[in-house]
Amino acid sequence: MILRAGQFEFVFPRPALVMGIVNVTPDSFSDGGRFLNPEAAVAHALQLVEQGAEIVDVGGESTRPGAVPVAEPEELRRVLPVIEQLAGRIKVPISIDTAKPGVARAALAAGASIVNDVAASREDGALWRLVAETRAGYVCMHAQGTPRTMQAAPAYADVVREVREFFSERIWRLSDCGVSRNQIILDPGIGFGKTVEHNLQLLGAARAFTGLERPLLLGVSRKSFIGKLLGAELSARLPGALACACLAVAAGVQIIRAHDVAETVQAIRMTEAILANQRT
Ligand code: 7PJ
Repeated sequence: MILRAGQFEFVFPRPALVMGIVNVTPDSFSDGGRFLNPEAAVAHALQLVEQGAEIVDVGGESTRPGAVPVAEPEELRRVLPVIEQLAGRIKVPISIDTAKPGVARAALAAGASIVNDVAASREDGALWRLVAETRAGYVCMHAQGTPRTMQAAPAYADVVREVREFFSERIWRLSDCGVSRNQIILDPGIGFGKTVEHNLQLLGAARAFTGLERPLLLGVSRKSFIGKLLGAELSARLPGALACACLAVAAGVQIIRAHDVAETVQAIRMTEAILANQRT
């Protein structure tokens, strides 16, 4: 299995990749406001790469539940300087975490190689054609509803089946727009229109998505379902997130999106070392 993202290529099986999170927002739930000036965000991204991040995910709009949408010019003003400065300085792909085609377009032009589409549930032929033309990588993330409303009343007959059907349908639609399978990463969108139980069902069924023969990405870092399940404050959810990451890697997930890159890399390398010695 191959992943192509602009000039980057990853061949699987290979050690899982950690995608380091760089939030350039005043209101992200865990680190809003810390990296709002471009220099601080760039320095943080360089540090994440140093710690072993093999993708850097830059976002300028918080998608936490209830977050108020950001206007496109403001989102661009936040992310573009960071991407421009990073592009020449790091050897790993930059992804743009956005729901706006216009932001994705400008970010790709500024040096990003992956569109992390946290709104892949909506119909967007224009964005998909852009991904086709630019040969960028594309994270197809499942979400039910929009950040503003998604946690109001998430409902599924069978969340695992519905997410898997969403993935296969999107792979077809993307290919109709000229996006090659090799560009696509699939992500069940933990916390995006899901209850704690839905998240656990998706985590427990990660293997169900490996049949689609595309790299799987999982974002659990600091998320509220860990707090709800275990009563852990925002700053104390790393152990819960690492448990999710290790089991996910054991189940065949290839990309883990994380704030705490050094710790996540260590947990994953340990897991892989054990898996390599597993007796059946
Ligand atoms: C995710 C994301 C995720 C992908 C966010 C947070 C909330 N992108 N962007 N997957 N979550 N692909 O940082 O926890 O789970 S924003």
